[in-house]
Amino acid sequence: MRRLPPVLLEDGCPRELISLIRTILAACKEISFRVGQGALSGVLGSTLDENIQGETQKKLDVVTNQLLKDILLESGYVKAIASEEEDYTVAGNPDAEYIVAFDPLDGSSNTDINSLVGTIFSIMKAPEGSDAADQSIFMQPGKNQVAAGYVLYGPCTTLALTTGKGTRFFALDKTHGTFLLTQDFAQVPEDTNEYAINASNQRHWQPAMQSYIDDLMAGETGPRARNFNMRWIAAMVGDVHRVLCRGGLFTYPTDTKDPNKPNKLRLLYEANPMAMLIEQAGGIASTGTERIMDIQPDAIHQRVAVILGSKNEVETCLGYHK
Ligand code: AFP
Ligand code: FBP
Repeated sequence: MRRLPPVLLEDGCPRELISLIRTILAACKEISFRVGQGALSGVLGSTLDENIQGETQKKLDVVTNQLLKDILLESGYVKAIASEEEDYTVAGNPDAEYIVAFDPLDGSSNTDINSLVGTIFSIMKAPEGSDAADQSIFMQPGKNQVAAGYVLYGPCTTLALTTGKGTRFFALDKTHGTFLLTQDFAQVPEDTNEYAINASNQRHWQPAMQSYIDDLMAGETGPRARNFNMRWIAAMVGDVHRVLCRGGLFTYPTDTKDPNKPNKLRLLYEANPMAMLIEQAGGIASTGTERIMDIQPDAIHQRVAVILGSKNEVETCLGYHK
């Protein structure tokens, strides 16, 4: 099985970018170990703090954020970082070429129940001549990403990675501490009978999503004339991994549950990297009205509606939004 650096070198990926990706993965190996220790790590449960978005921070959110932040800033490969767990962006090496946005531990409420969690990352180039301390260097649409990926801490620690030349899977060989290529050019099947949504929010969805899901639930006697199955891991990283592996539609739509927070998922470090991985595997990622990677961000913790996955099913869903 092939190791990650030669695979990326063959693609013509710049050495500096490969080094940056390997730096992120070094932190992820440590996170994999800590998550795998479960209660033995002594860091399960919540802190007494909230992040800037008003969410209670898990102890592991704080630990994993610090790990990634330290290793990235010490590496010299990044000009600035943006994290779900940091109020503002943090400046790094002023001469570095790349900026990284990340969610250090997506789905962190799952840690207490020994279920799926992961680290999501997005890499872009900093605009030429930009100031490392200027937050606006992150205000770029997702189509500018030069690499995106996640590391899923499941029974097997798995990396999904794209540098714009398809989506690949690597598995962490824990004996040797290396990520080995397990699948080149993953393809999301165009059709599916599976969808993922937090159905407890149904009464808060907009009419288009209400009718789409009603029609899926109606099954073989409804307008879709077939049965669908539902899956919800409560960690985007786990749900998107399933979609990448065997197809499906994943959505966290706009809802009216909290008027101050119509959308849940964050653009820079959740929606954009997942959108790139899905598109590079032949799928679609939209908000319902526009392509996710075309959105011009205006805040680092901006939230968007997400509908992504199997091409034909996402197109059907988007048809309800027209
Ligand atoms: P965290 O990154 O704060 O753990 O949030 C995870 C998440 O944003 C996303 O990964 C899931 O899809 C979603 O929350 C689950 O939401 P529900 O609580 O509505 O199930
Ligand atoms: P397997 O052991 O065949 O994988 O089945 C798993 C299972 O019996 C339960 O663990 C799980 O709750 C259920 O299937 C899921 O059923 P559904 O497909 O209806 O969601």
